[in-house]
Amino acid sequence: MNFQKICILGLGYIGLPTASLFARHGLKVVGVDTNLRIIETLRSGNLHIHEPGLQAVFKSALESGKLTVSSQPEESDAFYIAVPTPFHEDVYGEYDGRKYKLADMSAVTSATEAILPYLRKGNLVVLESTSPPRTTVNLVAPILERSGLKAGSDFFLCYSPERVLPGQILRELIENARIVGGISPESAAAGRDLYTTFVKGEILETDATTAEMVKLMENTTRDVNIAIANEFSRLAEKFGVDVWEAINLANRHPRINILNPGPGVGGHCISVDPWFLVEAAPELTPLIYQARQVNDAQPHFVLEKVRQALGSLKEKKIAAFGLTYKPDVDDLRESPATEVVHLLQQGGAQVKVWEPFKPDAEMQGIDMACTLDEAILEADALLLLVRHTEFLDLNPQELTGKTSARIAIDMVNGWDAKKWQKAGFQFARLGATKP
Ligand code: SAJ
Repeated sequence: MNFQKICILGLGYIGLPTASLFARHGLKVVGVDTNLRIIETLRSGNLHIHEPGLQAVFKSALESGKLTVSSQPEESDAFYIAVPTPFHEDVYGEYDGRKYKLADMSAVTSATEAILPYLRKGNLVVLESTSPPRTTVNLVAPILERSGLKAGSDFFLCYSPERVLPGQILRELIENARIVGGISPESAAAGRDLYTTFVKGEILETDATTAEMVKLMENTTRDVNIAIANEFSRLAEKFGVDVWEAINLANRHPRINILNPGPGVGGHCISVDPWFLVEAAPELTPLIYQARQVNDAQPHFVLEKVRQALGSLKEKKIAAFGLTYKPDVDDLRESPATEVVHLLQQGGAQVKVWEPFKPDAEMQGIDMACTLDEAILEADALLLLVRHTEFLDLNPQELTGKTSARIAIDMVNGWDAKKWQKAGFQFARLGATKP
């Protein structure tokens, strides 16, 4: 199939880079978003998100005239949906005493309905938003078929999951293997034709529901693997073992690869997607449910570790290093570091946060420092919450003169205990009680 024009609904972390890449490869692209502020920002050539390399690719796509930004879809050869699928904040399901979160599919529904007036025979529609199994078949197809056209024969319909890592999105969009699940084999073939425009990785065709499962299985596997690492950190504390040393040694086994414990699992994917499987089949997912519970509880475990190191939290001044959901990104969504800070505050501590990726962020209820020096000046303890590269290089000797703190607490194995102790700090690390 030959594509001249594509409409991309949802200009976030996935939709915007994808739109820019299609445009750079010669397609006429209409980027659609319902948020007028985002449209204004993009039209002026600026970005509302931070992703390395994106500004340049987006700008050149915009300036070439190949990419336009609009609040409405237009008639196109293909439509591509990349809107958020969060979970409901205040509605839960329950099975056998297990309370689980429910996917909010309203953005997918609205985006699909927005396409409806423009859908024509021979078009391709691709859903890329992470979705519960059977969403393409049971939710998207019936909406589009209100047009009178039949999915799979009159128009093509695919589910194709994004699998890119924030911070590396542009490279991974091009290089990663791409799964294209069609509602019919012809749909998968059409999807392949579309992605061939810029994808250099392997393109693998399957059916739509398998592709949905693949995405959820990937992120759920990671969540469960991080949960076991977090549980190991708790066991290590109990038995006086250094979990980092133990993981290192275990990983010398040729078939073992234990991930890193830390303050918990954040972001908009790994802490969200496993719930889609739990919701779809709560009776079949006790392990997935439990992993979510372990990871969600990890900030509380971290809190106890800090309380232990400080004796008590009351009136203690803590300088927290990092607030984003993982290292070297500026994304604060579902960040466990943020939760740790809130818990510390509730425990009576005064926390000042230094987040170099968001130096001017205003976070409700969180005291953000403008500089590292300001954060540490009057602190009792320095607390490392995110393994940003620039935090690893901090020299404790140089910091001693700039802070009243004499305690350093490391939740992510980013600091060398010996160096800090040599500089006069009492040092504590998550999952490590070995002297
Ligand atoms: N984390 C740990 N320990 C680890 C690894 C990660 O605690 O050993 C934490 C991170 O600090 C973070 C969270 O887990 O809070 C998630 O980070 P991540 O790097 O594992 O994943 P994401 O959410 O940035 O991106 C994931 C990726 N999926 C997989 O690796 C299976 C990415 O490929 C997906 O495209 C993305 O989810 C998505 O959009 O679904």
